[in-house]
Order: sequence, then structure tokens, then C-alpha cells
Amino acid sequence: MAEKKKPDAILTVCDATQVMLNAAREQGVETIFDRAAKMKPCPIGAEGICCKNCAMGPCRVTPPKGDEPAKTGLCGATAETIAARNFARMVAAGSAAHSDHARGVAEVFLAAAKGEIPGYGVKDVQKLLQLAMDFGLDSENMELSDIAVEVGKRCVAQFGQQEGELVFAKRAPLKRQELWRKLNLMPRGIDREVVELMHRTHMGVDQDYKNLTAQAARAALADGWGGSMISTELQDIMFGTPVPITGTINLGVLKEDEVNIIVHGHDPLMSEMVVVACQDPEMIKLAQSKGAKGLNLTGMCCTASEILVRHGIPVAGNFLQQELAIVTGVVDAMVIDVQCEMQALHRVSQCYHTQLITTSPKAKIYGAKHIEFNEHDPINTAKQIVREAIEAYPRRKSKAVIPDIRQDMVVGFSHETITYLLGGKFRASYRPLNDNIIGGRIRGIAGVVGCNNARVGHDEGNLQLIKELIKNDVLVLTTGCSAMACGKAGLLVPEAAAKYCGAGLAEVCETVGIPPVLHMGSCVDNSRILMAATAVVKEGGLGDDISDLPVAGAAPEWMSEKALAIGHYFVASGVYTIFGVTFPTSGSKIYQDYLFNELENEWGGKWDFALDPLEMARKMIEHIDKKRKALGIDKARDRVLFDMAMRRELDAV
Ligand code: SF4
Ligand code: MSK
Repeated sequence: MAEKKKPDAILTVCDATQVMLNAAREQGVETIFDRAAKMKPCPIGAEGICCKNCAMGPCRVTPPKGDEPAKTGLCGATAETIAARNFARMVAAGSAAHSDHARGVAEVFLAAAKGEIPGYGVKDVQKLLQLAMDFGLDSENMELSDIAVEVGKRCVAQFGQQEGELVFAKRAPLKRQELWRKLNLMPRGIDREVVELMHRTHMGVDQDYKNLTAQAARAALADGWGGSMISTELQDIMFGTPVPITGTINLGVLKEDEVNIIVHGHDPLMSEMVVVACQDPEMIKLAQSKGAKGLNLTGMCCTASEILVRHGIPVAGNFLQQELAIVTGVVDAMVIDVQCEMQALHRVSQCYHTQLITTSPKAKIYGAKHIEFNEHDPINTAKQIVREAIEAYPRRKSKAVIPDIRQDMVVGFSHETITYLLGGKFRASYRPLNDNIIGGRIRGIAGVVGCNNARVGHDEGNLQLIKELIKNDVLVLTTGCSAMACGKAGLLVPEAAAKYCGAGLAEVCETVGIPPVLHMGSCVDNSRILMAATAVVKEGGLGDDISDLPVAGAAPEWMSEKALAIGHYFVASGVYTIFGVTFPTSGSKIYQDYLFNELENEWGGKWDFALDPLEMARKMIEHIDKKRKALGIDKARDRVLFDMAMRRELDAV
């Protein structure tokens, strides 16, 4: 089940990417698209049945041929144990990535609350007070700054907590919490669950694939309802909870006559300050003194989403466009923080004048310039970065190739905003959404998230899947690079409803004035989707657990370990979750059967796989319809569809 892209398959469905890919090839610059064609993935590794957890291996336990006995590793580890261990280690790494990002945010939040950092403050007081309540803080007679300090301390403590339950896990529907307690899945502390998972996947420890999958769930839940949720909440408090805002996306946002700075990665702490620095008259004057018309700040990957949803800063592109942005010849600085930054950026930047700048002590690239983000003097670090970009501007040496392709979009749909939009100012609630689901105008909700993957057509899977879902009246919530694919394709504007949706969803979107695909933020903001699902349960009328809802999750172009962690916390939260490209346990039939079938009986959610996005859509809709039937609301939908069909027939007469 490894990648199956044919040699003549489409490399990208994004026109701007295609233009730049042609330019890169003309200029002899190698990119990930070329490397993907030259180097095939190892099929045994891709199927999860190669173990290198000790120096007696790697042991490759390929399926037996004919009557051969099943192969095991030297230690006797079976294919299902090896597949489960590999899967679990990917989940551990993904959970660690989100959660270590969150730790950094929590530490800065606490230091800022103590008044140790100029530049950061409390923008969302309401959310701060909500967190104080979550942590059981009696804040009635406390100063706001003291509440922030106390909330900061308690968030930081979630990482090292050894016993008890993570505080945000108690936001989940009660029935889900009870299930987690019963199955021993309730996360105790963020670091603890990841460390324990790494221990249990070490040679000769946990060799029961079900037990490993359960601990992987505890680590993943510590991410979704822990690390990622802490990131989202504290970032919202410091920088503002997103509300709908317009933005522009694709490589056409770069400007030939301005200093172009791209911030890339995931962590908004530094990029928020770069936003401020770029508005500084002193910096703008400096740029003009070098012959530029001004400063053009844009973003890439999830750092882009963070500053897009809060400031409307333009987005240059998603994961597979990072090298190609530099090929335009006009990127004066690419500034990276953590995660999803390819080492190849250094080699590509050397073909141009682009200054590649790393900023995190946790994420250096050999050869790149390192300007460490000083969290106690963030604005001056940001100004230093902007100065580097300005200094690079006169060194431009190649002809500018900027595709004249960009697309407007509406983004910033936090789950709080959805409440307000659907319910209105005076009766903000999820009631109208629930009613529309019950009544059948909205068939269900899908979370479509995740990456690009160079093994399949860039943006192709995300777009095919999402268009098919909205055509079938499924409202889509999206984050990460998938959200950016939607933005580029014009799905994040209200007008998309009339063009792409089924009659029911189109009617709802047109009434409320929202796009049929709601951009909810970056990768850590998948926690917003958990909260939205919980809000739907709590609103009533659609069961009493997330697993009762007509919802499904997907990552059709996933590539990162973080995506697997996200998928696993959705499954453990009761969501049917389907991935594309490849599935990392496909070499063990026993283990894959467990994840794809048996798990649903235990957790209410399960994993699935489909290479073809239309097949993926079919499976998701089938699951949504199954849940509608169980809720007894399938008839309502039949009636609505019948009415619409009748109306069309009448129109045709
Ligand atoms: Fe081989 Fe077992 Fe060592 Fe893995 S842990 S490499 S299966 S001997
Ligand atoms: S950036 S994790 S490629 S979504 Fe979050 Fe995109 Fe996936 Fe990175």
C-alpha cells in the first residue's frame, strides 16, 4: 500500500506551483518534485514492518510466501508488534512536536504575564477567564495580571504532571471522558505519556499491539486535548482569538519591487513580532533607502496561518511550495522557526540571494544564518531579522519570476466564531448548526486537514476530496496545508457555496454568508475542531458523545508524524478517520485489521485508508449516513433531498 503515483501522474494542480516548477527546471534548480521522481520509498519501511529498535536489526518481517511460517525479528517480535511499535513511535514524535511547541508558548506566556517580556499582552480577556475556570481558579478578586500568571503556571505544569488527568481533557463530552477512564486512555501528563510510549516501544518491552495502541492514544490525547489545545488557547489569549478576516494566497503575493520576507514553520511567537517590526516606520524607511518600495511580509505553512487569521497577512503557499518560493528570485529572507522546513531550503537559497534564517535553538539548518529568537527582547530580534532581509534586497541576482496568481479568501473560523456566526450576537450557540444537521440540509461535518506529500499530486487529493464532500452537503472544517490548498482553489469564499455545494449546504452557507469550507487555523488548531465537535454534542439532539455525530476526519495528503498523532487523537476521541497516500502499518494484516475494524467497537472511532480521494469521500459519506441512521435522522435528509429534487424537476418542466 505504499505510494502508487504513476510516472506520468500530475505533480501539482496548483497553477502557480506549476509555473515555478517549470522555472526551477529551466534554471537547473532541483526541488522535492525531482527528488521524489528519482528516489522511491522503501516498500518494507513504508508498510511498517522493518524494525530497527536494536542493533541486532534492522529486521524486515515481510509477509510469508505460501506455506512459509510468519517471519519474526531476531527477538521474536511479530509483524503486528513491529507495525504497532513503528506506528506508536510516529505518534510519539508527532505529539512531542506539537507539545514542545506548546511548552514554548506556555513559557513565554508565563514570562509575559510576569511582565518580563515587552510586546506580548492579553488580547482575549474572555478566554483567559475561561481558562482560569477550567483550572478551577477562584479569580473573582484577582488582578488580571495575577490571573494570567496563575493560568500560565498551571499550563506549564500540565507538561510535567505525573498523576491525575489533563485539565482540558475534561472539556470532552462526559461519556467520552468515562470511556477514557474505563479504558485507561485518560492522559495524565503531556511529557509522561510521550516518554512512556517511547519506553514501551523500546526493544523487549511492550509486545502486545493492542496495549501499544492504547498508550499511543494516551500520548495522542495528551497532544490534542493537551499540548495542541494549550498552544491554541494561549496563542489566542496573547495574540487574539481569530474572527473572520480576508486574506490572499499563492506565490503571486510576492512583490518584485518590495523587500519580501517569508516566515515559515509553526510558531507564532517570533512571527507576531516580525509583523510588528515590518510596520515600523524606521524599518520601512530603511527598505526604501535600499531602493525598495516597502516591506512585504508573507507566510508559509502553519506560521502563515497563525498571522493570516489574526492580521490578514498574505500567504505565499503551502508545504510543497517552500523551495519554489525562493526560485521566484525575489525572496530576500526566508525566516523559519520549527517543523516542516526542508533542509533543501539551504541549497536552493544558495542559488539565489535569499538569506535563510533559522531562529529556534531547536531547529538549526547547517549553513543557514542563525538569529536566535530572544524571547526576552523579541522586538529587537524581529528588527534584526527584517534588517537582514533589507540588506539582502540589493543583492538580488536573478530575473524575477513571480506567477501572477493569487486568490482571495475568508479565514479565521475559530469554534467561538462559528457559535457567533450561526447563532447571532444575542443567541450565540450551535443550535442552528445542529438543527440544520438534524433537518438534513447539512448531511454531516468533515475535518479535512494535513499536509502535502510529494508522493501524490500537490493539492490534488485535498481538493478532490473536499469538492466531493461539499457537493454532498458535508460542511468541511480545515486546517494546515489542506486549508491552504482550499484557499488557492477558491473554496474559502462564500461564493464557493453556489458553485460547488449540494442544495442543502449551499442554502445554509448563503443564508449565513459563510464559505462551505471553514479555515480553522494551523496544525495545533485541530484542537479547535475537537472543541467544535464537543460543542455540537453539548448543544444536544445528536447523541451524547463525539462518536455519535455524523462526522468524519481525513488527511488525504498527509506526510508528517504530527498528522498521525492528530489522526490518532481524533480516532481516540471517537471519530472515523481516513488517510491517503500510504498507511504505515499495511504490512501487518493483523494490526491493520485491528486499527481499521476492531477499534471501533472499543473506542467508537477507527482508522481507514483510501488512495483515491473520491473513494475516500464515499467512505466518509457512508460513515456519516451510518451515524445519521443510528440517530434516527436519516429520514429527515431523505425528505429534504426529495423536496429539492422535486423542485428541480418542477423547474425543468
Ligand atoms: Fe529485530 Fe527485535 Fe531488534 Fe527489532 S527489537 S531490530 S525485531 S531484534
Ligand atoms: S505545515 S504538518 S505540512 S499541514 Fe503544519 Fe503543512 Fe503538515 Fe506541516
